[in-house]
Amino acid sequence: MSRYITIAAAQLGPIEKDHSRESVVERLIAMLHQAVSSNCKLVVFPELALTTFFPRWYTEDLAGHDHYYETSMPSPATQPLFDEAKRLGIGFALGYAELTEPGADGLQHRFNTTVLVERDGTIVGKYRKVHIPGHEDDEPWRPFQHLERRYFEESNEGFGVHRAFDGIVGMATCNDRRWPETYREMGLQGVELILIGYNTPIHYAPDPGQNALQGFHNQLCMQAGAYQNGTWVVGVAKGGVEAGVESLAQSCIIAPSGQIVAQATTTGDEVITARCDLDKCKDFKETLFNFDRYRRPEVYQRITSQKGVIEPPENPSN
Ligand code: ING
Repeated sequence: MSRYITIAAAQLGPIEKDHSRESVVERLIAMLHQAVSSNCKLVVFPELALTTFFPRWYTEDLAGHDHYYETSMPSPATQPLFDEAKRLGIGFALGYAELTEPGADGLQHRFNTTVLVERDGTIVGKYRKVHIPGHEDDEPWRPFQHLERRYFEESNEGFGVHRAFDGIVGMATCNDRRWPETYREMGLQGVELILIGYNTPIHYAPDPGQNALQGFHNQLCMQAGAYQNGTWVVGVAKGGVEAGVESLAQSCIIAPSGQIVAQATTTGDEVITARCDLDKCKDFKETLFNFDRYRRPEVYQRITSQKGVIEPPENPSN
């Protein structure tokens, strides 16, 4: 049996500080139209797809940067995207900075969020980033900051999956893609399609030796996650040089075999597509990675009970 869906990864080039939300949404809609002309039913946009990557700037006054966040979704600026997608019968995933309503405690929360919207315009669900990278305080020795840990809380909601697009769909965000737990949590819920947006600066200040490996590590993680869980993975970049900082492009669509079936060739706005057979997941889920038959959770206890490394005791020296 086959269950085909044609999917677009809509890579974005840079969004500068002075670009309005409205101008960005026009770019998203232009790519939506390209996706429709390729018969796509789902288009995946990157992480923080409405603004520049603002965590590169330090601020004492977090609330002073609240204009980078959406307080509703759809928000006034994104409503035209929702309307056009619904009119055309295409779904989408969109990453944005979310500022919540005050809770019972009066506090608002900031998350790095992705919303998933069905072909009929209904909101399927939201995913809030779990693994928040970088640092919380100004580190002036860096050529630019990566202050996600100042601007976003870690979500405790984990990796839910949704029945949508005639399959089982999950989401993850940027740094999440480097962690095998991300994929396995969704793999254990039968995920068939994982949507991942990213902003990955090429320069990694704590260890610049990794700069030349950014493209390799991007593929390594997502291809392994796809294969080891028998799932499609769509990785979508905001790439190119934004505010003087170069970020990785190389958006790609990966089959459950782990093979890349489509890859961006530019570092700007670019739509790539693939016709994905969600039934291909079974080739892996029902054989080599038949979890029910072969997994050994009883010997994986450390995975959930322990956070950091506990080394074995030193050997006695005498
Ligand atoms: N970016 C990062 C990522 O995992 C990061 C974190 C920063 C990695 C700098 C490498 C260098 O790609 C996001 N947005 O999570």
